[in-house]
Amino acid sequence: MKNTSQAYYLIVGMGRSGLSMAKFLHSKGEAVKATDIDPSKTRAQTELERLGIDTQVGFHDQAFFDQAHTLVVSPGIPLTVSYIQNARKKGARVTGELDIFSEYNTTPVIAVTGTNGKTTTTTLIRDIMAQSGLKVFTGGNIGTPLMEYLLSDKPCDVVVAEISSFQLDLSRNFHPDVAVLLNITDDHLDRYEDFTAYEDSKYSIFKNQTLADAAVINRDMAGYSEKKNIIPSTVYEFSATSLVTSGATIHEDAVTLSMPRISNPKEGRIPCGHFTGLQGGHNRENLAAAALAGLCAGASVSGLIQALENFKGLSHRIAFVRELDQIKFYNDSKATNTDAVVRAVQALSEGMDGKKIILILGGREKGLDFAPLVPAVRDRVKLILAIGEAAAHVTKDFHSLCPVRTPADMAQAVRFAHEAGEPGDIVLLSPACASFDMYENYEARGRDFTEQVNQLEAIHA
Ligand code: UMA
Repeated sequence: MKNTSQAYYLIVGMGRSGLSMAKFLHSKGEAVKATDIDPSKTRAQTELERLGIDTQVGFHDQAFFDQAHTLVVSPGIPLTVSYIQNARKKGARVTGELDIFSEYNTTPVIAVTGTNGKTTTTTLIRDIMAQSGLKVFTGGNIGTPLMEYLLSDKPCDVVVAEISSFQLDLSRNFHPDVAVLLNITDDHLDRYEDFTAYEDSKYSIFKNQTLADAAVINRDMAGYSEKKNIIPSTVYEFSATSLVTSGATIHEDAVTLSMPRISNPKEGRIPCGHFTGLQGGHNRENLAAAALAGLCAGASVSGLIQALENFKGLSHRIAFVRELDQIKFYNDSKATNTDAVVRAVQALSEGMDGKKIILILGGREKGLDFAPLVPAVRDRVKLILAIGEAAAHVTKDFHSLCPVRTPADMAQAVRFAHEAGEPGDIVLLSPACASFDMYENYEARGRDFTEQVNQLEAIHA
């Protein structure tokens, strides 16, 4: 029999992270309830009800919020939601996964944030630690909720966590041993008041660190020189534009590490040209950050090199799909902001002359200005296929730079691209937008693109 008068943790959002959180707190003997506004969350509801956890699905009820002592809010839910605001005014604590995780976790944590490159860098650090003989749990924004580590009975030597700004916004106590900030460019401006608010959120990853901890940070970020002084930990910088004395200097085809763990300069120089999974300037930065973070957390130089040699790259991130009629097709569905698209166009145009990219752009907008794409489109893109809710905006912003067509769906976009392509061209799905207008997530969008590309038949037999 449930005690309805007892104050409880209310899990707000019953997606992946909410579900794990409810199960974890319940396993600790806490009183837990859960709610999700989406009526289709019936599987999660059944799973939690089976444990005796009371749920409300398909609607929110203010009383359910008001009787909770703590709201554990999923990262995808804006904190401006009135139910949350009202309960907070009545004294409820509003928190998220990072703080509850920090309360219970005793394993060292390497945390990675930034607008772009988080997943690649997190995965690379995981590989570096594993190749150094350490047991690793990888989770967070990358997909597996961090609470899954605490729910499992498999202790690890290190947790490697991909962290989003949404998660940081809900955290007071998160204190990673090594924190990485890769870059900050426009993103999620539908959730933040302005760019400064988004930037502050990203820098908050360092706020609980001390000198005994390490901060790995991109020195080339705009505004960094003013922010540098607020970082309380030992800083290791990386830069592609200047010489770094404590951290990593990125040259064209090599990354040079200088830090106490590196005993001689020869050992610190890593030639990168042959790392097939890490092509493009953006990946040199990811590599530099991952190497510094791994070494700060106890990885070996041989483990580092082994991991770099074996790294295959990620699906949905500038992933080669197929070559047909001498046209190469790439899936970059994970590029959900303009900076990611610029990086993809730059990486694929290395050694290319002229305009050879056919770009599939669009989806659900996130309050972003497309202007940062203008130079890349002007110099490299011969045709844009504008999809989804953003199609009209994309057409308006780019029709003076190159032809723009508006296919009805992904199948038609891929067909138009193939028909317009000439030998040596590249077809790139790199949408600069979220996928939720047409798909469940970016992975589903990338899978649809890949399927449509694989169904194409050669025009020139
Ligand atoms: N909801 C309500 N009330 C509302 C609004 C929403 O109940 O008023 C519900 C929704 O119906 C939904 C849930 O709240 O069921 C929101 O869940 P969520 O989107 O937070 O989903 P999770 O499945 O818990 O996924 C989250 C992260 N999602 C977001 O940050 C948006 C996942 O990151 C992460 O992998 C997962 O936790 C595990 O830690 C995804 C993401 O898109 C990949 N991240 C953003 C990004 O990378 O740009 C930040």
